[in-house]
Amino acid sequence: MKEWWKERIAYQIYPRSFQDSNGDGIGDIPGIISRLDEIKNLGAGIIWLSPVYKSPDADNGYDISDYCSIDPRYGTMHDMEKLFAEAAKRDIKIIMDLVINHTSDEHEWFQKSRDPKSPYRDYYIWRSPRQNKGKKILPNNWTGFFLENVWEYDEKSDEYYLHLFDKKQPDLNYKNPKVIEEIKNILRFWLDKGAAGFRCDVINVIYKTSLEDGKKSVAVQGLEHYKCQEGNHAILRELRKDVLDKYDCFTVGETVMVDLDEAKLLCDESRKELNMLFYFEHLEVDRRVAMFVPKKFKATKLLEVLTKWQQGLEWNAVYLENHDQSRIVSHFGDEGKHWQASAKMLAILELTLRGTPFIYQGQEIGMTNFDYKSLAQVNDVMSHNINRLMKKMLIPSFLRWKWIKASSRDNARTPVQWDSGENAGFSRGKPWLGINSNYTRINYASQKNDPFSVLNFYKEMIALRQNNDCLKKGEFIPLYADNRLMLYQRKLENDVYTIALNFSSSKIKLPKKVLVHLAGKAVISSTGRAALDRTLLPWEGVLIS
Ligand code: TEU
Ligand code: CA
Repeated sequence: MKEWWKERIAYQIYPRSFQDSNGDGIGDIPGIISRLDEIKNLGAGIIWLSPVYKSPDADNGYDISDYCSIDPRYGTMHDMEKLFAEAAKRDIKIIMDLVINHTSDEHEWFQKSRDPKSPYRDYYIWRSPRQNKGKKILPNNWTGFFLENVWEYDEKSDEYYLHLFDKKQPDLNYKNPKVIEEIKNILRFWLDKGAAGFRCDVINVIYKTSLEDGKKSVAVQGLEHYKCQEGNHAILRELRKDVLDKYDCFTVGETVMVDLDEAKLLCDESRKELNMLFYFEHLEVDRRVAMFVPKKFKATKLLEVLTKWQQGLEWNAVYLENHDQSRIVSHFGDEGKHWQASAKMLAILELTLRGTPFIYQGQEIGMTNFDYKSLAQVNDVMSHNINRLMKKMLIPSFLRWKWIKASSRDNARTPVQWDSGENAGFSRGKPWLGINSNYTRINYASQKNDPFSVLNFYKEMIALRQNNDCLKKGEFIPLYADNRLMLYQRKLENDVYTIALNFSSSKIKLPKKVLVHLAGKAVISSTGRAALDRTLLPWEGVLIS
C-alpha cells in the first residue's frame, strides 16, 4: 500500500475553537464543513480532528463517555458522515483522536465498574487503601500529569481508582484483554465510517506494569512503572495486526516524556507499532522542569535537539504547535514589531524538516498567545490545578499568573480569527473562550488577498514542499548555530537546500565560514528579499538552492 501519509501535509482542528455554525459559541462539525475549502486551499491533505465524541467536557473532550457517538454540542453522526464525505470530495483524509489511556468517569463502563461485583470492575484500576499507623493512606505515591495525586476514593467500595490525568479521567486497565477487544471495536467502527487513521493520545503510558511506589521525583512520580513498557509495545502491535493493517490508514502517537531510544522502538517500521509520533523535546529547549520555569532560548540547543530527532528516526511527525502548547510566534518568534517576519521564518523551519508536517489551526495566520488579564478568563483545567498547587506552596499571585500566562493550554485554544467582524467571524454568539483582541489586525480574511501575508507564505511553502522529495525525505545536515542563528541543509542525491534562520530582532552579520553555503539562489525569504548579502535581517529565514 502506498504510504500517502508521507506525501501530505496535516492540519489539526480543535473543533470547539474552529468555527461555530449555530451561534452557541462552540465550534462544531457543520462549521468545519463550511471551512473545508480553506483547508484545501492551504494545501493540507490530512485533517487530525481533536475529540468530537460524547463527553462531559472535564478536559474539553479528552474525557470520553461514548466513543461511538458524537457530542450534541458538535453535531450529529449524520454531520460527521457528511464531514467524511465532503472531505473525501476534496481528497482530504481525516484521522480521529483516539483517547484510550482513560475514559470519562461518566462512561458506562466506569459507572458499572463502581460495583465491585460487576464484570466491568476490572476495566479500570481499583486498589484498597494502604494502612499507616491505623490510618488509611493512598495505594501508592504516584503523582499525575495534571499535578494532582492519581488516586480518587470511591466510598461505595472503600477503594481508590487510578487516574494519571484529571479525577474525571479514570485509567483503563490494559492487563484486561477485554479492554483491548473493546478498543479494537472502536477502531473498526471509525475506520468503517471512513477514518484514515488515528492520533493516539498519551499512547506510551497506557500499560501499568506495576503499581509499586515510584522513585522520588518533582513531577510525574511513578513514571518508571508505566512509560513505554513492554506490555505497551505488545498492545500497539496487537492493534496493528488485528485491525489497523487491514485498512489503508496510519497512526501518529502522542508520546509523553519519550526519548529517542524509546521512540525508535515505537516507530521502527519492522516492529509494526506506530507510523510516527509527536515528541516534545524541541518545544522544551527554553524551559526548565518541562513547562514552567523559562530559560533563555538558544538556537544552538534547538538545532541540537532537531538534529538528534531528524537523524534518529526514519520518519516522524513534525510540528510546532498543538492544542496543548503555546503559539509558536509567541514562543520562539516575536509578537511585536517583527510578528510577520518571525511567523514566516517559523513556517520555513517547519516546512523544511523531514517528516509529515502538522499545522495547527490558526498557525497559518500567525495567531498569538491569549491576551487575558486574569485567571478568571482561563478555562484550562491544568492551569487551574497549577494555580491551586502554587498557591499551596505560597507562591505570590503575580508570579502564579506570570507562569500560567506563559504555559496555559488556553494560549492555543482561543477561537480562530476568521475576520474582523463580530467575534472574529467565529460565532454569532458569545464564544466559549475569549477571543484575542488582536483579531482586527490578525485574521484570515485580511490575509487571504494579501500576497505578502503569513497565510500566503504558508501556502507558498507548502506548495514548494509538495513536489519536492528532497524537502520531504532528504537527509538533514546541521551546519552552524549560535545563540540566535541556525543553519542546516537538506540533501537528496544531487539536490541540496540550505536553510538559514535568524531568531532575533537584530540584523546579523553572517560568520565567514557559513557564507560558502549561501552562494546559491534565494528561493524564498521571510522578509521578501530576492537576493542575499552577507547579512540576515531581523527574524529573517531564507531557503537557498
Ligand atoms: O496530552 C497529554 C499531556 O501530557 C499534556 O496534557 C501535557 O501535560 C501538556 O501538553 C503539557 O506539555 C493529551 C492531550 O493532548 C491533552 O489535551 C489531554 O488533556 C491529555 O492528553 C489527557 O487526555
Ligand atoms: Ca456550535
